[in-house]
Amino acid sequence: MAPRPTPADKFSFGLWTVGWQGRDPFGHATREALDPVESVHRLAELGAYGVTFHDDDLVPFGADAATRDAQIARFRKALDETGIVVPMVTTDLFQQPVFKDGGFTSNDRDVRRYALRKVLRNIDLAAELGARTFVMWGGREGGEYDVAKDVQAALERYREAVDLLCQYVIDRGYDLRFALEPKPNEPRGDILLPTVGHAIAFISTLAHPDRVGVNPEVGHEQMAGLNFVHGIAQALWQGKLFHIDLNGQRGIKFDQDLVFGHGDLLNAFALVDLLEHGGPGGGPAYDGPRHFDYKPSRTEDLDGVWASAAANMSTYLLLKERAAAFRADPEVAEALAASKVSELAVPTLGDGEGYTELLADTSAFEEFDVEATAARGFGFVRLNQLAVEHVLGAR
Ligand code: GLT
Ligand code: MN
Ligand code: MN
Repeated sequence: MAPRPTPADKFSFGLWTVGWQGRDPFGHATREALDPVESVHRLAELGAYGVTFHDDDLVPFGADAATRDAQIARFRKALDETGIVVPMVTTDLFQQPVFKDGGFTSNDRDVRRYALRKVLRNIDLAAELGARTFVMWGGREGGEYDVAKDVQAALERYREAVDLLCQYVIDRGYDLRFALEPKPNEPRGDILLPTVGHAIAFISTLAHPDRVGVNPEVGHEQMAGLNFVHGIAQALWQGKLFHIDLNGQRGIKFDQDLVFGHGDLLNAFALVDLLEHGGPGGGPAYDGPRHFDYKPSRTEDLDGVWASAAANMSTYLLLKERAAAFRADPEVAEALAASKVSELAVPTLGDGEGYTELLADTSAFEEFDVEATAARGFGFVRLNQLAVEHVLGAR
């Protein structure tokens, strides 16, 4: 039996996920549009705690002030009725033709100024609804032609934009942090800040680096052939995991946005294990929303949409159970010790030791038995097989 989620599990969904109508570059929509108010109610019934959105998911682009106010009021009412919260908000700087060369980094300065205004307006709404994280996915920030984009200037403009937005949030006293979402390509041929590593390096150049972290997405790192768990571990290590987009992806190809776990299941297991037990005392390493950014496949009808939403949550909870069982298994503990996994936490140098003491330590070099040590196996395969057996429910 799949476990039932509760709000304490902190599962959240974007309006654009369950609301995706199945339109792709080769085919028309396969489903009707969903009313955001209905999505809030359905997600609450399924056990989610939060909903997230782009400005244009909630209020149609270009709507007049009265329509905007009315739609926000309806949405707020649905939140009040269900207890669903809005932990994160983001801005759409990619769908409208005006953003065809990007928002913050468009070659056209007027577009850049317009993009900043669109984001500033949406930050006010995010703060009003109590969101704590503001995601920025720069899907159109990039290019197809190397000679048509001055990438250093583009990064300078990106920095200028993020610095301005941080200053705005600080001056308004909003309790809001920014999370940059990397993606290597699609829709642009090449997107700026393509991986978690690029984004973290960029953040270190900002005026307010503490205000800015990352929102990594499983499939986006995997599209680049990277190990998502490694990216998350580094983001955690650098205190930069502000938010996370969970989904599934099968290898280096277009962005599939499958249900969480429907891609690389073993990597998903290691991810849940890291998020839930990777903290300093063996507790959760990440306590933010478990946000699903997936697309219900266009083969599905509306029943399939809600079944797939539920599947994300039950897969996460099943993996959480499996990870707890893995951690509690004495044979795993023994295999971990045999593989010296925790020895990596021991500093390489002793207390107060520097290179002088290391140079004086003959056991470290002159008497070190290179051959015997080289001959000893680490037993990683046995350890991994124990993980596989736990994932498969064989233990
Ligand atoms: C878009 C993208 C997602 C981002 C969303 C936030 S929009 O659907 O594919 O990965 O998280 O802007
Ligand atoms: Mn994606
Ligand atoms: Mn995403």
